[in-house]
Amino acid sequence: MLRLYDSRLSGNSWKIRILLSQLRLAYERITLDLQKGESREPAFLQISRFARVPVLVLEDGRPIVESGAILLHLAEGTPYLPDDPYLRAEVMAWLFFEQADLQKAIAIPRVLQLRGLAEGKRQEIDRFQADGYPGLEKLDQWLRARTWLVGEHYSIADLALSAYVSLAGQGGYDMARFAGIRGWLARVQGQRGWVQLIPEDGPAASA
Ligand SMILES: N[C@@H](CCC(=O)N[C@@H](CS)C(=O)NCC(=O)O)C(=O)O
Repeated sequence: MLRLYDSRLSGNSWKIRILLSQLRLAYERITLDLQKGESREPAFLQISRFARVPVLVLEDGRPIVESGAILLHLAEGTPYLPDDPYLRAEVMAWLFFEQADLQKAIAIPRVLQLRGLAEGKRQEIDRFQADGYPGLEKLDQWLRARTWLVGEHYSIADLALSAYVSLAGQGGYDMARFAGIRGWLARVQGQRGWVQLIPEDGPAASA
């Protein structure tokens, strides 16, 4: 069976749980406690060379690190990744853009807020937001004229971008101005098999 190493609040791991659900793939879930340093334990480093979640371990025991790589692997041959080489390149362009321009800029202010560490870190948070807002503006512009990020269908580009973008409010971003993003997030979250980061009946979000 597939095995997913994740952590409870990790947006990168959430992306993988959404796709596994949409593909109806069974998997074993191992949730690490990052605050206890479990991502740096020797046994985990054997499968995660970057000391991070998510990691997907395939049925033959080989691990895949990096959320984008895991999504690409799982989506191969499914409707969530186009066959056309140009459209595949477009999907990858969005995956790279998310990692370079959005992911850290949203994740770090969010984690500081969720762990109650934002006090006294205003300048650091402002710097991350100054990096993140231009990316959000570009994404919003693109989406004002389109239903999906690539071509005419929902793909892993929409899935991957929507995860942290939907959490940006938790990082103190003012998302009210991004009407294109708001409509698109509702479409993404309405896709069959989409799952919440923390199930409604699960424990309340905390660091
Ligand atoms: N580029 C990586 C980023 C993964 C990442 O940043 N993971 C965080 C949680 S979201 C992590 O495991 N951090 C290790 C730690 O905090 O000890 C990906 O997309 O998978």
